[in-house]
Amino acid sequence: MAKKKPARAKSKAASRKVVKLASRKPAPKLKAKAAVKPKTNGNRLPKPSSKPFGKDGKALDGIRILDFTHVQSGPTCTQLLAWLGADVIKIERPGVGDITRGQLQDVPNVDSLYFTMLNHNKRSITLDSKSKQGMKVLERLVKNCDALVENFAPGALDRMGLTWERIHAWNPRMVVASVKGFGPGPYEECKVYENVAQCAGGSASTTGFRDGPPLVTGAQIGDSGTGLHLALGIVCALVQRNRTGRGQRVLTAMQDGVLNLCRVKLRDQQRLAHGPLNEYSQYGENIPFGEAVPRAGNDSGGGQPGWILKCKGWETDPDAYIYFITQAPVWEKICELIGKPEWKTDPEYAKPPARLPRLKHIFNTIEQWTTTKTKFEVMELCNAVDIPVGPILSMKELAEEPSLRATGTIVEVDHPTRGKYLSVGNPIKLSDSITEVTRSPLLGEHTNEILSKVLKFTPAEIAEIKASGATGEAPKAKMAAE
Ligand code: CAO
Repeated sequence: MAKKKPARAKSKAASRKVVKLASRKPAPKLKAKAAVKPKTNGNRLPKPSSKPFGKDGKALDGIRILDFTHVQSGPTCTQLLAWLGADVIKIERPGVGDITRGQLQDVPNVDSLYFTMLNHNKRSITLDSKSKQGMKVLERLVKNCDALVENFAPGALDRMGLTWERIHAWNPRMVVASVKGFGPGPYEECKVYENVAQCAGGSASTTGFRDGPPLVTGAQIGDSGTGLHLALGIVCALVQRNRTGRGQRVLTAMQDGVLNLCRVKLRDQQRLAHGPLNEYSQYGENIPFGEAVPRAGNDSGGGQPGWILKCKGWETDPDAYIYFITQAPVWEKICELIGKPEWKTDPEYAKPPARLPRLKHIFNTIEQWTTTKTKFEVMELCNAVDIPVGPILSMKELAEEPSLRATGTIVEVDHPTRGKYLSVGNPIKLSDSITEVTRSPLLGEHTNEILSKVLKFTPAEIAEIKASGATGEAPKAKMAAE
């Protein structure tokens, strides 16, 4: 801080000097072209397209991804890149493929929804990366792709022989992006799944009720959340490559990704040093705080108290609830709506600090009103007067919600062996890069196409690769000869 002050003072003085000089003699006439052209990226851009929005390709057109991902975290990332227009080539182990193809199968011998919903818009090539011919194909893939994305266990890529040094030597422009469970440190060698990350990243310790055990959440913040982080890292590395001409490594650790999403809880950890967290209902209940941020049940994580309240039908419908926020600016409207106009002026209720110790009583009173209405009626009545509330929507309700279908957030996809199924589409909407969700590939469906059309292997070379077994089961006689 101390260093910055003189710098500011200097720049003020400098600008004063400019004004003074300018007032003495007229500014020299500037050469039009040089003077009006600041050095920004904008000047290197082509002329704005004259095509209608949405008709000039996709955001990541021309980017090719070597997709070495499996399970959920990595595939989430590469699926997003594919939706944004990248050509994503998924490398899968011959005969096996991504393990999720066979996990949680609802229809026997058909790619699971777990797989299909995470691998849209990709092409699949089967390749044994540990064979000589497989490595030959991989080398050519590295030379023909812009980014390699992987989420193997720590060290697996190196054990295959695909070290950063080797990849960088083959293709110095390649971005190498990885998801790992932990960043460098005591746990970096550990394998990690979703819930491990939720626990290690601070989510589980801050989720659930104070008097209950830690809880994991339904949102896959460890896997899908980290995949999102990685996608942003890759796109940024590609943008930097436009300037530097070289690729770089991108690492997102699942622990880091979860912690990033738990940022407000680290905020609260530090606030604890200065006194109790008075927006937590435990404060109103006179329960002392410990050394670490407690689980806050359904308390709102922000400055406006909130809670989940029962609605009409809660006795039989497990989702007949609403999230109700007692936002300070609309407090008077809340009082009117729930039939407590006297709270508007009562000193025990009128101002937010006075309400904090009695939040439980306040929410119980609001709940007496919400239980007389369905969650959708509460939603309508509250939103009409600007009170923020949110119905607890079940997966069934979301799947059937017409507005989500209309925006492509829920899409129906047709699959050759499974038939029609629902998926979550691209949640990132770009006005000039429209997403069309296409089905996930069958195992090895594009092997021939990629070998010949993308990698330009000759028919003789393809025959040799196939005979070696590198892309799948090879004829027995030839296998023996290898
Ligand atoms: N050809 C030949 N071998 C291949 C191959 C191919 N096409 N694709 C993968 N393999 C090999 C790998 O080289 C590795 O072999 P080695 O162990 O001999 O080096 C092996 O398959 C298994 O890879 P893995 O260790 O990554 O897989 P796993 O099932 O044992 O572990 C997981 C899975 C997810 C725990 C681990 O990959 C991991 O920790 N990844 C990083 C964190 C992550 O992304 N977790 C989220 C997963 S989603 O919940």
